Amino acid sequence: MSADLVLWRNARLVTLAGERDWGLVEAGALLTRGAQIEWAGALVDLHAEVPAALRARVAAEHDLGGALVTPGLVDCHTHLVYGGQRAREFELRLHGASYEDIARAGGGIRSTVAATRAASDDALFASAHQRALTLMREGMTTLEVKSGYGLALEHERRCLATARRLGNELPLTVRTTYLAAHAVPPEFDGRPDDYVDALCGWLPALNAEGLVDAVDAFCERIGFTPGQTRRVFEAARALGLPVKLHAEQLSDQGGAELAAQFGALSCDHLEHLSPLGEHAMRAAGTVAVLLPGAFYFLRDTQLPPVAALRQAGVPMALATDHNPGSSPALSLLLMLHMGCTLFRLTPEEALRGVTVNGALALGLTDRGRLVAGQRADFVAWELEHPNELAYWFGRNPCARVVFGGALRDA
Ligand code: DI6
Ligand code: FE
Repeated sequence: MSADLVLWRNARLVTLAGERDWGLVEAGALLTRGAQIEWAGALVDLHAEVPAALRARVAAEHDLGGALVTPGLVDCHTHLVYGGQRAREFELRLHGASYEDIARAGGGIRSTVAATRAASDDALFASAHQRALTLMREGMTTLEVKSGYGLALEHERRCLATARRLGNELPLTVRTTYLAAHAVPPEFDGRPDDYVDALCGWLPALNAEGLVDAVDAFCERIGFTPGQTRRVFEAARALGLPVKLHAEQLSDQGGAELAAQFGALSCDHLEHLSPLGEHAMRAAGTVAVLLPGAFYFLRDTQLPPVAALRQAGVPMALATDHNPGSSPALSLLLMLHMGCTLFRLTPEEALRGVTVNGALALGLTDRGRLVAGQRADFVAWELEHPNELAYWFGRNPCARVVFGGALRDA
């Protein structure tokens, strides 16, 4: 029998095994086979719980030095691939302009579209690669990347292919989301319905090229109407692709109800979510993705209805929403902190938000907990207690990251 198992011992496991509590296991260990967790538990139970034949296959052992070990972090909502940056717009907002004013004046998303189209493939990749590395240094192992700054077939393809390339060249999992319904590009000025027809028409080809894992839209006064969003979702459904939605960020458009009708994986932002939307999400099993970075950066004052979501049992995830306009955030740990300080999540909810629930928002059930059968993605932290993950800000206590059963550098 081949020696193909690895034992990771001297770990204080934060398993998140149940529906509540941290699932702490002191003096814990993980047994991994390839990219998968074979067994997780207290080292003293290894003999009793793992058959001798399996134990004999341990080829290597690592001492994790008594570190706190959590599942690898999932950033389930980012717009990581784009050209340029928008610090000037930040400055204009500090001089009194609003985010919506700037968008209406042709700045905002459109200015990033111009910079993205102008960037070479290599430049687009290099900037996204740098940003991904920054997120990885804090223990991120799964990353969602949306398109939406190309807004033409060729450029949406380039953005999605760049995201795929990140997943191929870096030790992390990348999930791609088609967000051509992010803004109306200049070629379709004043003709949003024609643009929706066009972007629905591009989807089959991009999907056939293996570039699309999910479909998203920006349903908003400055984005697309519920009727237009529905057409995007119908195009996704025709191809069997799951949907997500930027819903009720700046106003209540009834987007969450619409998304729930399509069995959406997640509705994201939700500051203006109504009780109707919340009930629809609950019934559909849709994850609420909360984005404190955008709330903070846009100095929003309308809080997402966290207490109601908690009460209803809607799973809550947290993500960076990394993008150049409303959330130039490159720290998922800072989002845990802000999820607690701004949105009043508990530290445990915040950690679940970037592990098991973040994974769920991507339709992934194979990661997010440290239990047998899950992917061997985990992080060793120089911390005493998991509540510290949300407590510190501006500190990176990440000591080691294991991705798919292998130690990685970042
Ligand atoms: N909502 C957002 O917060 C980002 N996109 C979206 O649909 C903002 C994108 C940008 O300003 O570039
Ligand atoms: Fe977003």
